[in-house]
Amino acid sequence: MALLPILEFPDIRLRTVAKPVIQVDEHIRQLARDMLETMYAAPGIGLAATQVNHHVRLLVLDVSEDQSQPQVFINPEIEPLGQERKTYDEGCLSVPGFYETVERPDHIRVNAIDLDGKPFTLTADGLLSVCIQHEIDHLDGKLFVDYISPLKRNRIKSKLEKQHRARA
Ligand code: QAP
Ligand code: CO
Repeated sequence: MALLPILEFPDIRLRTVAKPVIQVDEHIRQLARDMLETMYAAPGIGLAATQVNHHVRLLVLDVSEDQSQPQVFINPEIEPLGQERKTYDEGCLSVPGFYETVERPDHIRVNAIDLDGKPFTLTADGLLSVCIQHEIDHLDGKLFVDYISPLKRNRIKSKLEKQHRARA
């Protein structure tokens, strides 16, 4: 097992569009295990491969109260179900310390494959739905700060850059 370094906004590598997984092999299973360990250690509720500088369509999450329900999605595809949209105060391990309100479709259907390479479908709403959409955005090179005003986004960018300079 290993803790993986997490890329932070405005790192341009977070803008990479991830490639589909063509085979669920031991390398992918190891990456998923390391990502879950990294997410739990943070602690966080979701992590996309992009955030740990692996540009494949893999994400992990656990929205349970007690870190007891790890879920892995490979090559996830979503479609909104219905017109209802909801707001949530989102954060991100790649934008540490900042939370902003984002509006997204509430009810979604997800098609993905699991760690055995087996396709599955689920429907989600609420926190699980937000988390899946947020993590799929990462695989497409998008961040939750892309949905807020440029003024707010630039303030967050400056503050994080300042922290990164102080750390270097
Ligand atoms: C994405 O986010 C998410 O700022 C997962 O200092 C967010 O795990 C899905 C975290 C909201 C649904 C709703 C953020 C940890 C973790 C921070 C996370 C921080 C430490 C964020
Ligand atoms: Co995130």
